[in-house]
Amino acid sequence: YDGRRGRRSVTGWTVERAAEELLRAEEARADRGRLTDEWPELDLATAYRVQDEALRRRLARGERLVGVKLGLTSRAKQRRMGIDSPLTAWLTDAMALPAGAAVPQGRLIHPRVEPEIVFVLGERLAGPGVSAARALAAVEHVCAGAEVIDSRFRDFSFALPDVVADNASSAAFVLGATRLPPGGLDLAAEAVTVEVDGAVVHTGTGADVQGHPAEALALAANSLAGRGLAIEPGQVVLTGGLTDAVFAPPGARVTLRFANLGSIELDGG
Ligand code: 0L1
Ligand code: MG
Repeated sequence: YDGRRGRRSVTGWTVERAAEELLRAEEARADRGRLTDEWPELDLATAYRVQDEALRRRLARGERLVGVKLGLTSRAKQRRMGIDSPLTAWLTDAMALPAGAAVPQGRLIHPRVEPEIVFVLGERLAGPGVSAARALAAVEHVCAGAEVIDSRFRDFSFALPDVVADNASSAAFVLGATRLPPGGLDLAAEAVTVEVDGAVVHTGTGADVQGHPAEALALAANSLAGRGLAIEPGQVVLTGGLTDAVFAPPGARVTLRFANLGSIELDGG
């Protein structure tokens, strides 16, 4: 497949067809096998083109781009998914849940919840060459986040190009109410516990995300720069799950308890 010229692969796959199929799987709540099984030539650059084409279609149907997320930035997530490269993906307003909302089971396939440290930018951040210090200087405030991921691939089984094409399993996210300027906080030491129905199932700290969440923010800016893109003021950046994600079945209650950033409670729905 020649991604730049948009030629059809020998297997009949195109960027447009892959984006359409993944969006259809999401809308129909129908999980599917790996794209890379059917389209073995799918490389990383082409997978990002699929991700961008799906974003273009979301915007065309009225969604608004609100930010960027990183995926697979912690060893806990990398080990679970069997992939050791971080990736970026897009967040739109349709994915934002109000505080206190339940997991939107009715539109999801097999949702899982994970704790995140989230930055909201005050300044434009454009790579390449962005350091963690420069990245942090562009942050307006930091808050806790709960990301609800929902892979369109059966059993969350994917290779790196699959999950890139699938917008890093994005489905929904909720932000904590506590917003702090990043300066006064030791974000590497910021601890979180993940509880399901009152029992602690995971613990982590900000250092689990690339050594420091600001490293993940810099990574996002630098990797987007490779595609001529930047992170804009007001945009939200989810820096990646600090711990492995937990299933959130109907009736369950997930509590993410951060040391300084407050707590987020999510009902399984
Ligand atoms: O489905 C996944 O786990 C891939 C997205 C990773 C999300 C994250 O690491 O925050
Ligand atoms: Mg995440």
